[in-house]
Amino acid sequence: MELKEELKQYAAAIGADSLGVVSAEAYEKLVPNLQKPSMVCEGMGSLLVFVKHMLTGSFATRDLPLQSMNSHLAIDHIERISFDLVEWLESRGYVGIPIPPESADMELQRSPAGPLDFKWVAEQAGIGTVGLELNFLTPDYGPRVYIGVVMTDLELPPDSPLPPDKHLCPGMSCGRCAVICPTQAIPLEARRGAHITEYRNLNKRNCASGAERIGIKPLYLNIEKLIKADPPVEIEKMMANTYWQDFWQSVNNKEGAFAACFECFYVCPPGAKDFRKIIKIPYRKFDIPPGQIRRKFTEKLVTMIYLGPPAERQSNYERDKDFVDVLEFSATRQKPVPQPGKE
Ligand code: B12
Ligand code: SF4
Ligand code: SF4
Repeated sequence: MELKEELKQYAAAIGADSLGVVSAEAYEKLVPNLQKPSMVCEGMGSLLVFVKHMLTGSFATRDLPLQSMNSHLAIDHIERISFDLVEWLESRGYVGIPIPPESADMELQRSPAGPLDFKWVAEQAGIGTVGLELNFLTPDYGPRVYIGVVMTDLELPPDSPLPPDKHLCPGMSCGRCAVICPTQAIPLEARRGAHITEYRNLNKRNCASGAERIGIKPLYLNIEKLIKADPPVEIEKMMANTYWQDFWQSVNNKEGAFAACFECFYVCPPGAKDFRKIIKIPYRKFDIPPGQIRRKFTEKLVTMIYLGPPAERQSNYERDKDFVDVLEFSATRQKPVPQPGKE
């Protein structure tokens, strides 16, 4: 059996849902910034990229901390599979370097960025395509997968990206992720007739405010807000806030760890092995109630308009909302009590 086929079979046996091969040299030339293979290690032959799906059942709960744990269970698999793949390579005389699946470097560019941007590696390997919301979509589980990458000196024949007509995301004719995104981070408008690859995008700052409630930046922001509050907040009220407990839970057992928004995951139709199960869940059926997306067409543009979910479906589990009560309470405490008969 060819080494590449043997590798793919091994990856499947140890739990990867799919694996593809990208030439390190060819990929290097496509990267427009510093997220290049040579920044991690020069002289590598191939990038092995694979995915692990999230457990479908966890999408049934409305409990976001539990769903976050689901992310970390998948990441644990990514790390374990990376280790096993490297041992497989080592036993055949090659070396492998697992790339950390979640770390972000502040020096590579102005915003946090991984050593490699995994979604583009995965797209090059043809195991799926990058969708409107810049998540990587797979035929079996849509975007509900985590990605792993191992670099190796082994040169394998590379796989090819899927052709444009096999793209998994139809863009504006679907647009479900864009209308439901609570922070309006996903494009709601595009040039008429444009291919999805021309306009897929993400406002990362907006997304981070929804997707990253617990993390180092939100922690700093919350502490700064509390320290600078004028008038000062009451210590007891500040300490009674569930944010601190949630932070501890996330560090201790990964429940509620930083991935905090899965709206674009629930509603994305690709996913032969999971989407039908997800929309059968009674609660999920009403994520986007029927008839709530309208499209406005001009000669040049198509724009999506969302008529909106019922108000009770808006998530509270977002950055910047944790200490609102305490800060508001502190401000009202200092307001003069209105006197009857006086303006
Ligand atoms: C930083 C980061 C974020 C940021 C930015 C997200 C983004 N889409 O880039 C924030 C905090 C917003 C975020 C949120 C989430 N994330 Co995140 N995140 C990462 C991380 C650690 C790095 C991504 C990165 O480097 N982006 C580069 C961005 C910051 O740079 P940019 O200027 O916008 O774009 C430049 C690059 O893309 C560059 N480029 C670099 N290489 C190449 C190569 C080619 C060929 C091309 C064309 C361009 C290119 O070109 C652009 C212009 O210069 C990755 C892990 C990884 N190493 O990939 C996980 C990752 C992207 N996150 C993941 C997940 C699951 C999430 C969340 C769902 C979590 C949540 N719910 O809380 C959300 C989903 C948001 C979304 N719609 O994408 C998964 C995605 C899985 C999937 N199915 O796609 C990843 C891959 C982690 C993993 N190991 O699986 N995340
Ligand atoms: S993770 Fe949430 S905030 Fe980020 S793009 Fe998806 S729906 Fe929007
Ligand atoms: S929800 Fe629709 S538009 Fe958004 S990524 Fe999925 S397929 Fe594309």
